[in-house]
Amino acid sequence: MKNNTLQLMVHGKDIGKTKAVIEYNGVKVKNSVSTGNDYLFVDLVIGNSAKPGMVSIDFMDKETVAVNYKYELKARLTGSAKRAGFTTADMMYLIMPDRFANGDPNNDDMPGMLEKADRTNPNGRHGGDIRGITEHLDYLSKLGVTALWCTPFLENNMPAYSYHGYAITDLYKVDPRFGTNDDYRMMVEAAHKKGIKVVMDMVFNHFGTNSYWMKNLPANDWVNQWPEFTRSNYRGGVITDPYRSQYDEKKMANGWFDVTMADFNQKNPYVAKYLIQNSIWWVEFAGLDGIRQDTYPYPDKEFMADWMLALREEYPNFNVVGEAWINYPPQISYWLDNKKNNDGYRSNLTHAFDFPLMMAIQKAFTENEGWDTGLARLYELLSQDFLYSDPSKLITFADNHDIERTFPVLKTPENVKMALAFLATTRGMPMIYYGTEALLDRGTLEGDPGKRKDFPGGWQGDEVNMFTGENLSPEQKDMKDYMSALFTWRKGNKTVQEGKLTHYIPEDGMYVYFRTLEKEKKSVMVIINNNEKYLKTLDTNRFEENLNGYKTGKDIFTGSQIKELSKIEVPAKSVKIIELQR
Ligand SMILES: [Ca+2]
Ligand SMILES: [Ca+2]
Repeated sequence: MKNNTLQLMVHGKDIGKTKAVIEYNGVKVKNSVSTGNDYLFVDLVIGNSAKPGMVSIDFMDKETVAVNYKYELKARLTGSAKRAGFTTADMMYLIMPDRFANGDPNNDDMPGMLEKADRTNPNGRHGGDIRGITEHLDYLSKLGVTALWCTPFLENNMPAYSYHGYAITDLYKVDPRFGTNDDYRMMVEAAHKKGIKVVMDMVFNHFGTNSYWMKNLPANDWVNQWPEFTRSNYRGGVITDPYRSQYDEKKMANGWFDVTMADFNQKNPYVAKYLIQNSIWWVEFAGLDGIRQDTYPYPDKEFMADWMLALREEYPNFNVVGEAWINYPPQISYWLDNKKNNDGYRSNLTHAFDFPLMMAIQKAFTENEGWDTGLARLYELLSQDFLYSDPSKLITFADNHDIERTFPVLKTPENVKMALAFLATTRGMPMIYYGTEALLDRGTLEGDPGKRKDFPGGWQGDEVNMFTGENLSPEQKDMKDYMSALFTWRKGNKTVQEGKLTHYIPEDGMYVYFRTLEKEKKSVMVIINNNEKYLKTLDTNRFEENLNGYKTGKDIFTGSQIKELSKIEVPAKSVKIIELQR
């Protein structure tokens, strides 16, 4: 590693009274520090001559060996320093593992795990697991998926409401109800064979209160302490607000996300080191292609910048997308790398989710067209991209596990298709939430369960099966085919992935834009028709600067030739995507 130091956290009765001694070629103990509370932090220097193997550590209480521990020094993964990360060429698919497919009913309940499976409880664990995902990689690949983000797999040994994975109780261990660490590593390997990258969901802001840490804190300031339980105000914009009060800022960053989620104090250098090492360990162990970092504005922002730097030092091409769930582009732009912020802050974060565009998408296709409604929302939002250091580093999406699903919001399959076509062709890298292709709605379920229904076909005995195609409604079959055609085409089209975006002010419910690779002389034309009634023809005169030099085109869905570009027919409530030809 570029950084040749390693800090071990050692926990055990009276371990803080000992000193670590190691005799191993190339490995030196630099320091052992007790923070009290039966913890010892041991700083190691791993020299170039060190070889992989079992490092024997004697914990000396004066002259006697109190404890001996064998720590495995692992070899690096081949080529790990060159990990490429996700790009605009990818389509990322988001899965909640508990809700996708139950590949192994035997792990639904596991000894030592407090919460048992209960599929009748909308907030309970339903049994989905790693094997369920690994077994269906072919399905994902055919859908056009090239990157997979799963909500956290790590142990959440909480008494209830643990299926979502965001109350982690062991940062080094996959939850046994999902599988083992090796199952996870093999899932990544299998995904890579199908051309699918894997992005790991990490949570540096908080951890589950049922962690052994809470019974005996590694340091008294391991978590942000309050005289009585204090929630975050969840107002992410406070951190960048030039008029913020210290009161609001402290509550935002140091308030707890929930009673079950203890707030890490990343200002403590041992916490900081622990989190940095943990992320690097997972990149190496599992062969990750990227990280999705939860609740980005909630941890200490200076620490987050340091973390990104440490990660990028080891993996210069590696990418991380931060969940800064904030409503306005300037607030998102603050968190993207290379932004020249007035307060001098540089995040080093490579990617961010485009929440403002998501909000625009959720309105654009159902509203009446007006000066600032309907398609104008997409146009206006994108016109603010000058705020971003690099808008191609935004991850675009229409919904996720925390937001109302696309179908119930957009109301008709036609609108969902339009949203998908927009995501596939505008700037950035698209992310699609599992079940969009199944037109999942919330049914009678209130709150989060309505956004996180079991994927049809993931459980034995499911009547509708998206994987095999059994009993799909005509609308579901049509949506799955549409998504697959759209993203399979996108997978092979560099112009739409990287081309320069030029768009035109929406007129008469029609929004037209182009993605162009100037050097290659290639261009893709996109026409969104948001009108309820059939609009026979689009007069293309005003797009001369983009159409100049092109004579014909090919409709990517039908494959049919468009012989005349001066007038193009676009059916109501649909998107036409045309590969222009010279
Ligand atoms: Ca299972
Ligand atoms: Ca925090």
